[in-house]
This record gives sequence, C-alpha cells and structure tokens, in this order.
Amino acid sequence: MVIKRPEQIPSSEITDKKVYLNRRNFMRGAAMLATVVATGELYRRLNEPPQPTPRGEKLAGVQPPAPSVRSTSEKLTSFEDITSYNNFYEFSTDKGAVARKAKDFVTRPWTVRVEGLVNKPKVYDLDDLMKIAPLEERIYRLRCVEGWSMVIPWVGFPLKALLDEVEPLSNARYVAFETLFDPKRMPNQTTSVLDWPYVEGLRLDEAMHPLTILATGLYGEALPPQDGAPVRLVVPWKYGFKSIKSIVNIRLVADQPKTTWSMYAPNEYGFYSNVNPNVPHPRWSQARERRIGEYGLRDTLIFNGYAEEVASLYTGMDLKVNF
Ligand SMILES: Nc1nc2c(c(=O)[nH]1)N[C@H]1C(S)=C(S)[C@@H](COP(=O)(O)O)O[C@H]1N2
Ligand SMILES: [Mo]
Repeated sequence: MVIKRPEQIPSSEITDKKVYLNRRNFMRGAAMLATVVATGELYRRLNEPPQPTPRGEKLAGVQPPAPSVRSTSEKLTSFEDITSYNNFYEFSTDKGAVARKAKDFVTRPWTVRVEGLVNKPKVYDLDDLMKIAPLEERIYRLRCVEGWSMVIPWVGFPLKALLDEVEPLSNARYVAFETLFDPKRMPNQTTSVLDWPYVEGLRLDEAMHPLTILATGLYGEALPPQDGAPVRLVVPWKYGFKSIKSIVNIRLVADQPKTTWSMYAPNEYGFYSNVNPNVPHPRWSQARERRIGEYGLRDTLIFNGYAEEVASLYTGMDLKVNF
C-alpha cells in the first residue's frame, strides 16, 4: 500500500471539517440512540410487561351460583392480575413468567380418566366433562400459602357431580388427582424443582363437599393456560396449592394419597392444608395476607372465611397436628 503524503491528497478527498464534525455528531447520536433502544428493550425484558392474556372462549349457559353457596361481596381481583401472577411450576417458578411460558399450551383434545375404587370408571373428554352438571359462576377467595390472596369468579361445577356418576365403592376414602406429565408441552418438567407429575389429594367427604368444584373457566370464559386449563380443582378453604391444575387423572383410593408439597417438605406442608391463621408455617406467620391489587394487609380468616360451611368436616381433629 502506498501511503500518500498530505500534499498529494486531492482536495476532493479531504473531508470538510464542518461535515466531518456533523458526521461525528450523527454517529455519536446514532450510537446513543442504539443504546437507548437496547436499554429500552432490556428494560422491557427485565420488567416483562405482562402481555395481555387473550380472552378465552366465552362459556355458554353459565348460571349464577347455587343458592346454597354464600357469595362474597368483596371486590373481584382484576382479570389482568388473575392471569399474570400465577403459581404453575410446570411452566416456571417465576409468577410473572408463567403466563408467557404457558401461552401456547394446547389443551384440546384433553381427557380426564376417572378410575380406582368406583363402579363405573370412565375416560371423559372435555365436552363430556362440561355436560356433567350446569356450569356455575363461583366467586371464591384463593389464599396462597405464600401469603397473598385473590377473589376469583370461577366457572365450574361441583366435583360431587362427577364422583356421583362414577359411583365410589364403599371402601373409597380418598381422591387422588394428577396433573398432565408432558415435558414437551410443560417445559419446566425437564427440571427437578418438583417431582412430576404434580399430585394432590382430598378426603372423600372434602371432595364431595358442595364448595369443592372442578373449574373450567374464569370471568365467564374458558380457563387461560396459566390458570390450569382446561380443568383444575378449586377447594376454597384450603391453601392454593391444593387446587391442582390441568388435571388428567382422578383416582378413588382407600389410603391417604401422596401430595406433591407434603412430599417436598413434610414438616412445612401437610395433607389437609386448611387455611388457618393460628397455625403458622414453620418459616412465616399465616395470620395475615396481601390481597393482590390492594395496599396493606388483611387478617387471614380461619378456613379462608368458609368455616360455617366446612368446620364440621374437622370436628374432633387437632388442626395443629393435622395441618
Ligand atoms: N399442577 C399445578 N397445580 C398448581 C400449582 C402448580 O405449580 N402446578 N400451583 C398451586 C399454587 S401454589 C397456587 S397458589 C394455585 C395458583 O392458582 P392461580 O395461578 O390460578 O392463581 O395453583 C395451584 N395449583
Ligand atoms: Mo400457592
């Protein structure tokens, strides 16, 4: 390469100082703009503005709650909060990330196998399941063991209606539930944060209680994936983790079934897990809760406010022992 001496450089090649300065400013501006854009993107990613959840299919023929169900006049938690702050470890342990990770979860076709100690075992597809009993709106409080709560207008039907159809045998004393196990569709099942599939259980009288429902929707629409589509249990007087999502198996059994959280930490999570402000979790108090969307704390109510309906299920039991 021949290095030209300055006097040999034609004036046409010499960049005018003013232009040069302008270009330098332009480049600097472009770099700054690029940084701002990148930072904005980073900021957005870190804060993950919840993508609005697409509204689900409108559920037909939803009736008002059964007259026997005492309704709460408490303000409903917003659709936005219910669908963007979730516990669903199959997708993520980050409550704010579940919605995004579950957004493409396909729940059709879907079957629920009901088996075990019953006269009439049956595999239900979703449409069969929705026809077992009229769909009702049930406005329930949901109290998570972590200390937050929501008020959710579920759509569902009493679990009892399903159990009556399959006819439990006289030696059936418990009901065991299982979530789908499919790591291709539930990506966090490739990790070992929990033993998969997620399993839960109820005593048969708890399962038959009129407040216990299988939910297929909320706010009048099909359940969004992050809330347990297409069908999940809701037991409003127990901590939220009992309300198992995306159920594929229901089995009537004689002995108390294993449950995911009590296997994970038996001293922290019991089989019953009734909401109880007087029985602290070993690592924190359960006396109060934060209602999502509100400031400050509320007092937690025994049996989550459903004592009148359910306390009699536990007469004679020491709730500190059977936590
Ligand atoms: N299969 C399954 N079901 C689950 C969970 C889960 O991680 N996996 N989390 C539970 C917990 S801890 C709570 S509080 C509720 C939360 O329900 P939501 O996200 O609809 O509010 O779902 C429960 N059901
Ligand atoms: Mo929870």
